[in-house]
Amino acid sequence: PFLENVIRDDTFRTGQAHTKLIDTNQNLLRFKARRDRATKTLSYLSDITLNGNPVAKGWKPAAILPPARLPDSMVIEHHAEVPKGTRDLLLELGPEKFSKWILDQKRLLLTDTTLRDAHQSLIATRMRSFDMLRVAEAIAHRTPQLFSLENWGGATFDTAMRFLKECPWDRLRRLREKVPNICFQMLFRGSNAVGYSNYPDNVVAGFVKHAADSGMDIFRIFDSLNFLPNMEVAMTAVREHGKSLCEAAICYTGDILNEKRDKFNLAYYIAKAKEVEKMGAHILAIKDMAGLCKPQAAYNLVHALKQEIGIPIHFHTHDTSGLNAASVIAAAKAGADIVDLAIASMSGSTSQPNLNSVCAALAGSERDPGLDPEALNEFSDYWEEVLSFYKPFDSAPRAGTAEVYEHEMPGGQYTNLREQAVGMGLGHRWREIARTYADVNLLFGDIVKVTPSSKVVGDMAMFLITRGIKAADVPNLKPGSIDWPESVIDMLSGGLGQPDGGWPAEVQKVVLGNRKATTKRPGELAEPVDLEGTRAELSTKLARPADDDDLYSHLMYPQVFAEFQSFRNKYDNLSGLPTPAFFYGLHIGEEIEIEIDPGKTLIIKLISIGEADGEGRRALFFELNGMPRESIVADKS
Ligand code: 3PY
Ligand code: ZN
Repeated sequence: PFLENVIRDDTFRTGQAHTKLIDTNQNLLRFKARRDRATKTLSYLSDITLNGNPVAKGWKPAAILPPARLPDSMVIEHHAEVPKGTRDLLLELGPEKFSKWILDQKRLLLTDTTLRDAHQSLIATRMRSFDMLRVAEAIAHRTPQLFSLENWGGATFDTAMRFLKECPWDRLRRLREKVPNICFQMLFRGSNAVGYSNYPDNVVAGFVKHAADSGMDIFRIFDSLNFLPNMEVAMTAVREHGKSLCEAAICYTGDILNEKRDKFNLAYYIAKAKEVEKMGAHILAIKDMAGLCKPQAAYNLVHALKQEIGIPIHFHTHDTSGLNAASVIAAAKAGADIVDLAIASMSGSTSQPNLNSVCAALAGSERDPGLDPEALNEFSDYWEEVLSFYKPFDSAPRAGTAEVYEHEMPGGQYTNLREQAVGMGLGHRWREIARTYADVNLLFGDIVKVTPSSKVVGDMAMFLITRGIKAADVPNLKPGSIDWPESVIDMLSGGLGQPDGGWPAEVQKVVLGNRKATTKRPGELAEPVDLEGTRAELSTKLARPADDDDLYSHLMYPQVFAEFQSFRNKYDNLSGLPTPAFFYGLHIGEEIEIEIDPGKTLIIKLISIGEADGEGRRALFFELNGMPRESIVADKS
């Protein structure tokens, strides 16, 4: 193929070619790189078309899924000026004054979680950058009144690399280019950063700095046990960056309306809120990750907090019960400054309540958020079509359920754990799993359950179910007699920090055996990482200089990052593939477009699939920009 380029080259054709042709004509090399890229893309598409994508669990759409339609009014002219938004204001005022500006607003400010929590909670965090970037400019132009877009952090960092083979940093920067006006917001797990276990302090601080430098504005920082010392390093790093907002979250669990459940009562939340305000938070988030905060509880909580603290309050909930839009409205009535909602078709169930409907409900009132209902409907139509690309991952319950008040599972975990149960052949025992999850919570002393503590509770519940052990029997087992899951051992030995009231001593003894537990802050015990040494080693491994993207991706998830890099070496960057093609390959006759470089588009059409040869390989015949191409792959189906 390379020779074809040479033959087509003008210098060559006019007889002026010499042995230095390639050295002097860099276009040829660029052309070659593009051709390599096309070959790799065809090879990926051939493999997925024939053998399926393990991530998609063998599901294939019955017919071609055309690109999701962007309504005409969403197609933004090149030169159209981006309206001013909160990010312009943040840059102009700085974090302190911006936080005061929030308090001065009468209207209810809204965070749209569609690009992070909504898809984390509905489709196991599988949303690809492709589908986000297609509407990003429209978001900037048509919903500039939004307070923020939650679009990064939480589980997205891991899944981007692990399942979608995308660079999470690249997603952040590309969204930033297209949405310069609205604040970006991320979810940050305190000392667990965007991972599932504790990272050394300098890694946490370095990650925050790199994220802020890459365009992140608002860091919602929480700890999975509400152990505030775990939040300090990240909070300091955000404040030191100078341009970003430090939003400290208190996780909501239990039920403040239930006097019998008094571990997590109103006084508990007020004390925590006062503490994070003292620690330097610009905003307080109430993070109701499971959707347990009933309407009256939301009202009482926000009303009380408004009397006790002087920073803005940002209310976050999930609609798992089916009635959390009422909680949002109650929080707004009580004076919440900002609330989290998701675009209609990406809302409800384990996701956030419906942004479009809450806007409609408040229209004309003092707290009218002031968004354009027509634009919101159009976004909903877009996301509804996009959702159809993610069928195999869509396992959220169709309707609300009061069961959530029993198991208290976070929205993002519910779909994942349910998937895991189905994968283990335990789908029919879901009720029992949910009950065991609740029992394990009590066994651990009634704790906050959110990533990663929720994962540990889930690991323990599945462990007990598969071994037929009752949670209530665990304290009576012989210490060290069972190989408990690593995550359980780590948490009960203090690896994630301390829950209020400490770990129950008997359970700790049974699980830890001879191992020692600590009550120190885990970050205090972790040696700092030699960042430059790690970068040098990584550069050797990658055979290129490792930049901060590489460094922090590797530090968070070394194995996942290594696999992502080997995928990239094999297939290059496929984030420009339309989503159905990425997950399911092509139907015969299907034609797709991929922009591989700005302005350079490949048009690929699958023409036919040949018979298997003696060694089980098949040829797939394509048209690539109108020229015939074939790709041969092993048929493993
Ligand atoms: C996460 O940590 O990913 C969460 O969404 C917790 O609610
Ligand atoms: Zn959430």
